[in-house]
Amino acid sequence: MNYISIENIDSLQKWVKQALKIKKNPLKNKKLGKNKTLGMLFFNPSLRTRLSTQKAALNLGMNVMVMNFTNEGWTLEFGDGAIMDQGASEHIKEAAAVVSQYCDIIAIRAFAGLTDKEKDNAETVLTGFLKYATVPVVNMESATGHPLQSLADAITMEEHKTTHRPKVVLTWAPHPKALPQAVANSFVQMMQLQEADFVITHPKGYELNPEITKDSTIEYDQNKAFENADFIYAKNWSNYNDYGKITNSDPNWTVNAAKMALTNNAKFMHCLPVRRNVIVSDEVIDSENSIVIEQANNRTYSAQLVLQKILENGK
Ligand code: AN0
Ligand code: CP
Repeated sequence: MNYISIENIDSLQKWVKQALKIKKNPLKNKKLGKNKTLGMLFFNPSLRTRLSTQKAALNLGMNVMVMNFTNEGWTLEFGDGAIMDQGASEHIKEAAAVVSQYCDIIAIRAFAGLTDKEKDNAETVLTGFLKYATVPVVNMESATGHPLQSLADAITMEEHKTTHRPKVVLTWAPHPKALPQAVANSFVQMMQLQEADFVITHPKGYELNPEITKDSTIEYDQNKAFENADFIYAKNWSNYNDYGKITNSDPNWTVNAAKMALTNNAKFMHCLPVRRNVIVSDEVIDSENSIVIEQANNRTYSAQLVLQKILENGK
């Protein structure tokens, strides 16, 4: 079993219930991962994913090895039949097969490069590992998705919802650096599996991949979208059509107290890391309605559920 995207979840409701059970007694399966090794490979920085996934593995009694490819690994080649006379020192064929000799599960973080849309959509790094690794693979944020984050978000919403069918708003917010669409994509896919009134709001032109948003509601008026919302999930992403570009940095899209006042006393959510007073004002993220730290806490249980399922199911 691999955990590559939200599409790998057979029943979100079941998974959320199971994760909440793990949260109540996280050391119950301390023996399950004995003498098993998780290898975590990072092609980009991380705080939460790195520590929460490691914590999850330790809760299951696993050993963990972490490797940062940015500074410490060989530059990898992914092209089939490539003549390797340029910068890359090692082909994914050997690299993935070799890591599989030392690890029982491989987890990978490899962000979108945001320059080549086709290459990002092809998930070159993740797909390369999937093809040439001989052990299960877990996505710790790839070019197009961050399914461990969205599973943690689903757990957090389950803990905080007060109605069966909450109104959930995914709002774009400005950011000075071009960011991937991955978090938003997986959040949308996860919401499509939920009983909810789900609305995406962003400036015109910032549409996500329509193959992901499908028939989800898009409302270009952020204030209108916020009306009566129970959850506000803020996230920046760079333009998908004008690929990887920042075509809007309007500070009017920052989530502030005046906007939150339009909601039904909504909880504020963000995957973190967040730029204060750019994505969200201090008053909102520091308010009682902010559940961003609980989201980060639930990253442990989302990762632990996935690792547990892989350990139980094998390949
Ligand atoms: C990354 C992103 O937007 O995909 C990671 C979020 C979990 N964020 C930044 O690079 C700031
Ligand atoms: N939310 C999240 O994935 O955070 P990191 O990038 O710090 O891992």
